[in-house]
Amino acid sequence: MYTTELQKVSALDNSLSADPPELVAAFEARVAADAFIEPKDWMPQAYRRTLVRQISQHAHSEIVGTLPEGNWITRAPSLRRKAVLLAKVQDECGHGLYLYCAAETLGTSREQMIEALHSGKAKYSTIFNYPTLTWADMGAIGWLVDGAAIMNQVPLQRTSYGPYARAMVRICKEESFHQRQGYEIMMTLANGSAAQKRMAQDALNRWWWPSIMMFGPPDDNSPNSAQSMRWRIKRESNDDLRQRFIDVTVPQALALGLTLPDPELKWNEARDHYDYGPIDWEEFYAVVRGEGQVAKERMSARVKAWEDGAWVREAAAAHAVKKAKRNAA
Ligand code: BYC
Repeated sequence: MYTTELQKVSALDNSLSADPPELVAAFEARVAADAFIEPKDWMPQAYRRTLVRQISQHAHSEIVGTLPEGNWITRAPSLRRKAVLLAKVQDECGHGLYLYCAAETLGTSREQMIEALHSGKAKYSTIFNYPTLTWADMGAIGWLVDGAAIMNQVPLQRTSYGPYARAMVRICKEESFHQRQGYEIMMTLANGSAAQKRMAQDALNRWWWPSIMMFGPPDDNSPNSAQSMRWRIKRESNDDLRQRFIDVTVPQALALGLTLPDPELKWNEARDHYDYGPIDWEEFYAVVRGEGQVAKERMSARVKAWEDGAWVREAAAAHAVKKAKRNAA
C-alpha cells in the first residue's frame, strides 16, 4: 500500500509538469552526454524535487546517524577509541553540512529541510532506528553501515547534479576511513576473549539484515528508481548495489571467523554471486514509517538540539546584520 501511494504521487508529479519541451530536450541531451547539471542551469521541476528529496534525506541521515554512535563516546573502552570515534562523528556532522549546502543550491532553505525532518515529511535512513546495545555495535556500524554507505555513495560521485557529486568525493574518502575503523574494532573483538567474540557475533547478527535493507526496496518495488536512473541521479540499482555489498562483505566476515545470520547465504558458481535469503520488507517499511521507540527518541533528540541551538542561530544572524551595517557605513 505504501508503494502504491508513492507511485500515484510520482505519476501525478510527472503529469503536472509544465516544463517547456525544448528545454527538457536540451537538459536530457546534457545528462545523456554525462555533463554535470549546475545550480544556475535550467532543470525540470521534478528533477529539482527529486534531488531535494534525496540530498536532504541523505543530509538528515548523516546528522541523525551521529546519535547511535554519539551514545558510545563517553563509554569508549580506551582514549584511542574515544578519539577515533569522536573524529568519526565529527566527520558525519561535516557530511551533513556539505549535503545541506548542496541541497540549498536547489533553492530550498536549511530551515525548510529541518522542518520537513522534524514534522516527519522527510525521511532518514532506516538503519539509524536500531539501538546500539554494546561497544561491538560501534564496530558493526563502521564495518557494515559505513561499508554499505560507501557502496551506495561511490556511484553518486558521478551523479548528474554537480554540487551533489562533488560533495560525495570528499564524503567517500572519509567513509573509507570509517569502514576500516569499524572493521578494526570487529577484528580486535573477534580475536579477543570468548566473551568479546560473542559480543562481535551478536552485533553482526543484529546489524546484518538492517544493513542490507539500507539499499532500499527491491528494484521492482522502487518507485523512484526508473526516473532517477534516466536522469542519472542514481547510477546503479538498489538490488545491484545490495548484491555487490554482500559479495564483498561475506569474505570479510569469514576472515573474522564470524557467521552471517542467513542460513540461505551460499556462493552461486553460475551467477558468480552469493545467493541470500528473503529480506523482511515488512520490517523495512515499518522502520521507514518511524514505528518503534528508537525512532521517537531520535526525533525528540533532534528537535531538542534544534530548539536548544536557537540562541546560537539568533546571535549569528544578529552579528551578520551588525557586520553588514558596519561594512555599509
Ligand atoms: N531508509 O524508490 P526508492 C551514512 C525510501 S548515512 C529510509 O528506491 P530512491 C552514515 C525512499 O526514500 C547514508 N527510507 O527511493 C551516517 C523512498 O521514499 P520517498 C545514507 C528509504 O530515493 C552516519 C521509498 O523508500 N545514504 O552513510 O530512488 C553513520 C522508495 O525507495 C530507504 C543515503 O542517503 C532507507 N534505507 O532510493 C554511519 C544515500 N531506502 O523518499 C553512516 C543517498 C529507500 O519517495 N540516497 N527509502 O518518500 C540514495 O541513494 C537513495 O535515496 C536510496 C533510495 C537508495 C536510499
